[in-house]
Amino acid sequence: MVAYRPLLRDREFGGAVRRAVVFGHPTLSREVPALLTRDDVEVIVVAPVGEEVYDPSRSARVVASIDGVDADPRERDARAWVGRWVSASRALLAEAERSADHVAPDVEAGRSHSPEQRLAFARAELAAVRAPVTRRMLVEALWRFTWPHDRLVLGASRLIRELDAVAPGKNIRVHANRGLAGIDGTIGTAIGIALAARRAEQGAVGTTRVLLGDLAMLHDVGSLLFGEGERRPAVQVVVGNDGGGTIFDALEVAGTAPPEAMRRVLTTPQHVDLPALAEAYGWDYRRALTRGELDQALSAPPRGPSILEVPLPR
Ligand SMILES: Cc1ncc(C[n+]2csc(CCOP(=O)(O)OP(=O)(O)O)c2C)c(N)n1
Repeated sequence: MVAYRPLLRDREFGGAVRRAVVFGHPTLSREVPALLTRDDVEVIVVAPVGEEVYDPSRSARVVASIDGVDADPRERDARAWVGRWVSASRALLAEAERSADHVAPDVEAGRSHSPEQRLAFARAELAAVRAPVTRRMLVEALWRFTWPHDRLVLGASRLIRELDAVAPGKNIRVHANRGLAGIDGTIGTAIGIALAARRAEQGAVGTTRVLLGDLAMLHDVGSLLFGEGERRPAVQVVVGNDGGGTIFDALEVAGTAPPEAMRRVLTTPQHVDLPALAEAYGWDYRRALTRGELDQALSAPPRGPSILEVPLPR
């Protein structure tokens, strides 16, 4: 397991020449290999572990340590370098705001003297609160409600891709299991992180949340069992439940395989009763069907182990 951080430094924003300096092995993110295989990106891999060099472009320069990376003269001006990061980050935030799955409320209309305008405002607000949760809405809400003292664990389900595509920079700690992006052990990982954080900070500071799909959750159902006398940390398991493995819908095979074979072999639909499962293992359970319910469930962090089920459309 590694802390998931941005692994790349981009030498020049907006210019033609770009350089990516790679540490470690980024597995789950599609954006990283996509960037590294671009023709206009020079890739430098620093201190690969063992035989493995993460080099999807098959053209990387490998150096033993960061000292081996020759600095661009322009980077020596630290303020200018940081300035480029800040403006790139602002541009991303503005873009995220534009593409967000919500529009800012028309506050002026709510204060209007016109009853029609106030009514329209109230209707729009009610519609926003009652809107069914989408994947985009779920990951945006989770990002918004996670603070620097919290921890976020991401499972290898479809939702990590959704978050990866829209999350702007934020000072929060995000974890994901390494290896071959397995869907196994995600809840156990989150419980371990929650317990370790408690010990490190000498008290229950913040919340540990894990975001995963229904199959990833069911794969690690045994981790819901706390041994006798074991501590039960504040951990919120957020399950985007679309009734099977829909990450495979985006695979090429989905376009050619007979639907029934696809369903049986890849989607593997499930209909497990999650409230009953939570009760059986002594976990709190909540379900969020709408934006309002989701915001409520995420803004009132649990004191112990709890499952938040978010039904999602296929
Ligand atoms: C241990 C393990 N077994 C199988 C897989 C293959 N696999 C990748 S994603 C996935 C399904 C994920 O389904 P779910 O967690 O419900 O998320 P969704 O894609 O529906 O969001 C499977 C079986 C894997 N990555 N790891």
